[in-house]
Amino acid sequence: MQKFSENLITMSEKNDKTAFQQRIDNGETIEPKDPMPDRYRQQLIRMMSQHAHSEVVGMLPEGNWITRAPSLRRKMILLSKVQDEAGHGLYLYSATETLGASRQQVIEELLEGKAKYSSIFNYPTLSWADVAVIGWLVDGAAIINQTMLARSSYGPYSRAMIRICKEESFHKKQGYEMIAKMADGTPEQQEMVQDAVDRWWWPTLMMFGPHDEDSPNSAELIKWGVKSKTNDELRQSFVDRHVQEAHAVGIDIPDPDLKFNEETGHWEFGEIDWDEFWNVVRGNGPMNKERMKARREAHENGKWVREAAEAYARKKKLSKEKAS
Ligand code: FAQ
Repeated sequence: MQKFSENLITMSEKNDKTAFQQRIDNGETIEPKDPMPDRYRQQLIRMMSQHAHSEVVGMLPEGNWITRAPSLRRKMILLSKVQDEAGHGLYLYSATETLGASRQQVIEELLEGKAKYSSIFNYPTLSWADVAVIGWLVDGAAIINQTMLARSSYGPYSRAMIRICKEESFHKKQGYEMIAKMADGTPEQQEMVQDAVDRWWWPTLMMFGPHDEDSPNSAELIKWGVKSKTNDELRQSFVDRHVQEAHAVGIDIPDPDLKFNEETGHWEFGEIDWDEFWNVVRGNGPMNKERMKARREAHENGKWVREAAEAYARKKKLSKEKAS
């Protein structure tokens, strides 16, 4: 990591920055050793490390249900989904390292409570239907956001997103299949799935971040081709797609203001409770403290694995040096 960081080139001259912007405007992909403005690097480290943390913390709400899955088939699917999320996290930590940030440093920032992760993972999973809703709505939201990021200007991030989106797409399908089954099931199952949708709908809309006028990072990220759509544009795409999917299986959306606008072709929806959003982002959501406690314990319990891996790497290096 150290050696790699030394090779990174940061731009300072105005001319260089104009040339960089030209590359972005031409649709070129920026690679790790290409010169880049420090602010571009820092924005990507911020966003990609938050994304990695979200994938890792995101294992917790569903992981809670692995031992209680109602059938072997459901258990296998859930186990594999949760493992996929771990893989996404590791993949994204590696992509972040290409920008010169060490994995240890970004993980420490999370464990010290300095780094953000997605607000959505600070809500509890109260019933099995929550697992279905996470697959359908949360992965559904992630796909909409990440399909855009697959076209991001930073090569390692956009390539990571292509693979991740393929897996998220399977996650969404298994979630929607469960939703459809429960919505077509017994009155108790119907009630359970509707209750889960009622609790997760609004927090899922918050995943896309604040309104565009309150989003300090969007303009810069769009200028640099990291994002190509705004938070509100993505949120609207999510609503348009998921309202139709809900209606197709007889699920109600818990929004009295929801109505289809024939002229625009979009579903109009009510106002998000932004006080709730910022409260959760600031660490005061229903599950923030439990999530961070679980992450700290997992990190502590994994210490021996990291030490063993380091000892093995040292041994390999030594035997290579002896052989040469
Ligand atoms: N939660 O100026 P903006 C998944 C913060 S992965 C917490 O609009 P930006 C997979 C934001 O960081 C889900 N904080 O920021 C899965 C900023 O604070 P900062 C995660 C939030 O970057 C599924 C401040 O508010 N996906 O679900 C949130 O332009 C199922 C101002 O906001 C990603 O991370 C929020 N919801 O847009 C796993 C995708 N929203 O850093 C398990 C990559 C905003 O300046 C199970 N990230 N904030 O202190 C992004 O696309 C963007 O970073 C946004 C925010 C859209 C999250």
